[in-house]
Amino acid sequence: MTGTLITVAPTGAEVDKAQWPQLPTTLEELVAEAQACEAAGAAMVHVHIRDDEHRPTLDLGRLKATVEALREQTSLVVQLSTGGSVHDSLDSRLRVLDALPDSCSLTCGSVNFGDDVFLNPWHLMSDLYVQARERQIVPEFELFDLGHVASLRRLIDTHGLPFGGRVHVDLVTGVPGGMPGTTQAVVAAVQMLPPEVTSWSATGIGRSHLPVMAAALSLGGHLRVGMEDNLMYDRGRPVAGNVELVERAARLSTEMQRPPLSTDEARTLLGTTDRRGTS
Ligand code: KMH
Ligand code: ZN
Repeated sequence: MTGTLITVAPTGAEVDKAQWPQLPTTLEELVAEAQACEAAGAAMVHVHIRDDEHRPTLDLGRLKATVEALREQTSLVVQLSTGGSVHDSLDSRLRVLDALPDSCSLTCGSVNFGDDVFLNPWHLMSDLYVQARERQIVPEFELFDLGHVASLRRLIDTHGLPFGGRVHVDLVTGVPGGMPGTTQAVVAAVQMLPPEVTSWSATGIGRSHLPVMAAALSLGGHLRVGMEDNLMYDRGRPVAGNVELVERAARLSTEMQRPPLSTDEARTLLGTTDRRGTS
């Protein structure tokens, strides 16, 4: 498959709505943003949700309603974050799977996260892996550091392949505490990936956004963009919203002869079940 999977991560758990009013935090805003991002070339949405005060939440009822609304009103592959925020309990992160998304993020190890720690002990990774497969959810393996590649190897060796038989990885670079957002780090991670990996994307947090996008495109990788990862369109100019980040990724991908994948092509790439019409 020669096209580019563009994943949009529109909200995240860290960005403050009061400071960034263009951040989609209500269900209505999220669905509208997702629709516009799909029209601009995104095929998957990586979802964190917020409560009525715009604070991150893993409330199961809200998660289910979000999955249902995105499924009804877009064709996007719906990926729920099991990373949540650094303050969420491991149990509440595991329960995210009960919302039955198409895909879930699964981070392959703990990592310093600014002044905090993003905790991902082996037993959580293992439970997420097995329980996602039981629910026919395709994990996306989030690798924040090179050591996480070894834990992905251990997951596959211990449990076999995930649901769908495909292995899709997202390299999350540029988090303070994780691997840097450089071409060299992306190359090192890609060289270490297990042979079972069938596709990978990359994102660069903050100012590493564009260099990592260019590196990923030139290495045959896919892209993740969005306000979870990057709040500046270019030097000194805040993003107006997620759509222009997707538009730029789609433009660059097309120029590189790897135009955006459709949502159906993304489902084939990732091995997700098409649950549209079932929730
Ligand atoms: N919010 C970060 C602590 C994920 O979505 O799986 C974790 C995160 C990763 O965003
Ligand atoms: Zn996330």
